[in-house]
Amino acid sequence: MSRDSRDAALETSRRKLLALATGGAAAGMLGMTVKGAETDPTKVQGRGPSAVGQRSGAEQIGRTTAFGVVSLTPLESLHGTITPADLHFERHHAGIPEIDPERHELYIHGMVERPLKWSVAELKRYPSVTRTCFIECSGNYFPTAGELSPPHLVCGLTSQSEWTGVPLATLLREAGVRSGASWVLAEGSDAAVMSRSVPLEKALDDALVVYAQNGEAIRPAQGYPMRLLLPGWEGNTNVKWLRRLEVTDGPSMARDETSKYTEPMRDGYIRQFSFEIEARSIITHPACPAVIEPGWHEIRGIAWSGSGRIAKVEMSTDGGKRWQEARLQGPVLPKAHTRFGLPWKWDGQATELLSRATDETGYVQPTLKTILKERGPGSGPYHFNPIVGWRVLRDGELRFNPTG
Ligand SMILES: Nc1nc2c(c(=O)[nH]1)N[C@H]1C(S)=C(S)[C@@H](COP(=O)(O)O)O[C@H]1N2
Ligand SMILES: [Mo]
Repeated sequence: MSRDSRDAALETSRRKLLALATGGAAAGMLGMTVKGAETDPTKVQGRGPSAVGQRSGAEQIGRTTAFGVVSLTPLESLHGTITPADLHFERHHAGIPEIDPERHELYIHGMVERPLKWSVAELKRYPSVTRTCFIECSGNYFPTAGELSPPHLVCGLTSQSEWTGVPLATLLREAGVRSGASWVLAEGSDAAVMSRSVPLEKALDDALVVYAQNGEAIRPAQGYPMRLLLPGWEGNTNVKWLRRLEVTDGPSMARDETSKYTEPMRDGYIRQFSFEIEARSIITHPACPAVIEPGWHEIRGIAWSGSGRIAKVEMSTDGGKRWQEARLQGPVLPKAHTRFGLPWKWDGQATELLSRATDETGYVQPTLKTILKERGPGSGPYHFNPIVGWRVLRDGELRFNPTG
């Protein structure tokens, strides 16, 4: 779009807004369905309270579904760090099972003193823990993302919730882990019977069996009535619809940790059990498809690391020549999406915006070149966390640059 036609478009939308503000019939023109927007809201009785709230009709928001097996969180439409539960990304290997919470049970068996089982109601009687953390699919990378991709098509397989449940350590302690045990197999009750082996060390550290998400029962898509939550670890290990935990003396070599979720490396070896999500960041605003005007903007985005807290996010507004530290929005939680921001005055010249995250272990988000150098042929796009950029065109449009 040329600057002239963009100015004209902006002027038209300004006039529409003005018409709206002055009580004109502009709501329809703007595509809004806000009831009563045509009338002065101070002159009519408003809508009454309801059992379940809903979004403003003016807010069009939703997930993009892709390949029939995932739906992507609209990162560019969100603020703060919590993903509304109905916008949490979804990845199901065999769909969402229908589970009766009255009949669902969780078993712990194997190398334990006392095999035990819990109903959902029994689990809820235990002292609970609430924590905020992200879940990211380790396949959160789309090599085909073209330059017109918005952030959700770049890395929309990451979302954050406040989860509530019971420490797995509590349940394992009650069952009594036998000496010699070192791993736990977690199994879901979906048609994929998703199974992953988890080192006992993680199971006893910060693993949770969660039944609530953002204050209410966990959504069916997220594992209702309960899922395993392994803060900071690749999405796949966070087994949904959890029904069985088997304590073992080694990994069980399930399908999803042998034929999948492994990475061929340059040295000819295959990396297995690459659990931790590496530090990553994405600028969510301004980003395609936004069109910006010269002047002040707050560049915004999220950064996260499965290894701990985000220590800093550096940003470049000149394609990587100079870097400066962005402001982090506190509290900066470990293994959590962290908001960053940087005021920026755009001078109207073509440039490129970049962000680079560093976590508290000192790990720095790499370039795509560095990642590709380490990986061998045939490597799936697992654990790809490259620095990416948004090219700012002279007319204010933004274009995705996958190689930063
Ligand atoms: N039982 C079961 N658990 C599962 C899956 C599944 O298909 N079945 N998908 C896994 C994968 S690959 C990911 S990335 C996350 C996705 O969690 P979400 O759908 O709640 O975002 O769940 C994991 N747990
Ligand atoms: Mo995944």
